[in-house]
Amino acid sequence: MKRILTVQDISCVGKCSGTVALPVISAFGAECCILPTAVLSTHTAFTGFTFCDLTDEIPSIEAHWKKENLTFDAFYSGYLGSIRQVQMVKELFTSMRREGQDPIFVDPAMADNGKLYTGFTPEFAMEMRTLCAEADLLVPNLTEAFYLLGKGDSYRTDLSRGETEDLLKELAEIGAGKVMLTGAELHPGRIGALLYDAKTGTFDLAETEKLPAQFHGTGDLFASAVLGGMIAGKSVPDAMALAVDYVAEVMKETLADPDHVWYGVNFESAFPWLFRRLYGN
Ligand code: PXL
Repeated sequence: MKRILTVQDISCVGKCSGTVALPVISAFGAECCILPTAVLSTHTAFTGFTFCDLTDEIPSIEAHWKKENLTFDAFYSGYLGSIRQVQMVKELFTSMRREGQDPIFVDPAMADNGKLYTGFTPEFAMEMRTLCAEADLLVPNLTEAFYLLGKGDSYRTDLSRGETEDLLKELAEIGAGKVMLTGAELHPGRIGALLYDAKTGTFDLAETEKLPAQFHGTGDLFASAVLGGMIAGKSVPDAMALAVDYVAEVMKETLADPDHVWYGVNFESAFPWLFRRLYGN
């Protein structure tokens, strides 16, 4: 069985980061090991959340894994809480990955809707850029793309297809082999993801109908589903297309639930759909 290491926080309530990566990657039939970078009472879109930083645990956890000769088939980072933590995760990935194997997957989870999440600064974004340079696949949303390029202030949503492609090429110049822009809106009434492969210079687009709602945590869900698909043996464009469809299905399930909440999506309710797509009836 393939084993993935994901490094991100555990937000006890609010379905995001670690509490999404774990079940979603498991659903794709891979083992998901989590290195929690912090424990929060809720994610940071709530007010008054608690935050217990676990950065100082990272070196001893890594040392133990090395002593036990434990290896991982892929590395996946998401929300990281501080500049120092980004530096340590970069060091962890590069020292634990086996030469020429074990892809690194970076979701620079730090911003959305034109704004950095609570607690982040443009300096943090520049440090995140150095982790993105190590990535085989980088999965930013549009806001994160602007911040990674040092131009958060110029964020706009009305980019043409040509401008969006140029943005992805600029991001690839940071060093990532492939860049997948999430939440791409390139046609009226449609939403999806645009993938750029720097090696071949090619683009792939996956789209679905845009639903009249936005929920917290869909970026983390999308990233986990893409990685899950890749680990299950799909090509990157196929994994992207499946993840776009899965997130759309999750949004429909969430909207159909009269008790749905703003701070997390009903990703569990779409597991039967996902299993049918992955494993047949
Ligand atoms: O969904 C990204 C995310 C992950 N983890 C924490 C967050 C957020 C976004 O706000 O606050 C703690």
